[in-house]
Amino acid sequence: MLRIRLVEEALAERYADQEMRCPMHLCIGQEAIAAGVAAALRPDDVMFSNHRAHGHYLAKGGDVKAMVAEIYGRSTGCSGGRGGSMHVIDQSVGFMGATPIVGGTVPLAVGAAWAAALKGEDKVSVVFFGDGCFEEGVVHESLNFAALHKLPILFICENNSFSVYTRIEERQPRRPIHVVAQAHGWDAWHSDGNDVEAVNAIAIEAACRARAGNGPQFLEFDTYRWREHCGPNFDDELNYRSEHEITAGKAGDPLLRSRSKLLQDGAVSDGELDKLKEEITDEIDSAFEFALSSPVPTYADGAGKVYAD
Ligand SMILES: Cc1ncc(C[n+]2csc(CCOP(=O)(O)OP(=O)(O)O)c2C)c(N)n1
Repeated sequence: MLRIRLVEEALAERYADQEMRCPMHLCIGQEAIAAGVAAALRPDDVMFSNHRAHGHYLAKGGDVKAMVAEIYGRSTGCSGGRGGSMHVIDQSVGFMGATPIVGGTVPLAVGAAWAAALKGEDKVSVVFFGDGCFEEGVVHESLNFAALHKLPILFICENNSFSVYTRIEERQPRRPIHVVAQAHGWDAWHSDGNDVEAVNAIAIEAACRARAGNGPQFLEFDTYRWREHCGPNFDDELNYRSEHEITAGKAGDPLLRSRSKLLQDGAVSDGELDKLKEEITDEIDSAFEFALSSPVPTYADGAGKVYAD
């Protein structure tokens, strides 16, 4: 969680330099879901993401250098510098891709789960999406298909209650998302998404159930996006959410909560946490140096990777 937070804060700080030539959706405030779910997975489980992909990629074991270089559009980036923030892909860590098309990766994740089931592979497929994505038709087709074939898949809905500037009450009837999912006949879970231990405990059980042949698992986690929908800034001045709501949302900071819990349990000391922060900061500094000193893709690179070999 700390690595995700610090990487994104560093990206936000440098965005105005105009070296990152792509739109960027930050997940600051939502880190516990990525970290808690990814910690329940095995390296060969596959993960799919959406436009808010940085946390998912890093949590799955993605490389900070490769991600920063990708966002800088450099050929050393995990997508060869051709994708940017919203098209991160790195099959070496089972991160099968992210797309900006809301709902775009949901059927892909179902396809990966189906392939694993057909081949008899012991792996699960995981896909992250937002509450807004639940309004896409393809999501419901995917849920239906996954349920019918009892596929080993975890659908993870990160409910931050907004789709851009529109709150969920203005977009969906008043019924919980996970209850709609449950109507497909398989397991659905709901929890505070800012409590990393709660997220992790649910994800471990859900992954076990999916692996054991109990079919798709739907996990809805409540969370809060701190910054603007797209971009490095805060958008408090737009008044689509009240000051009170923003303050309350930030009070649920998953990092602060974990820090207090770890210190209280005596699991780590203040000094160890500070040292961890220093180490990650060094790692991030060298990732930015790496990105800035890497070449941009050539025109010839443009023709590659369009079709599979
Ligand atoms: C098919 C499609 N429709 C609309 C958009 C524009 N759009 C981009 S992000 C977004 C909000 C999605 O909200 P949600 O799924 O809840 O994710 P969040 O941004 O809150 O993480 C929208 C409407 C899009 N990219 N693709």
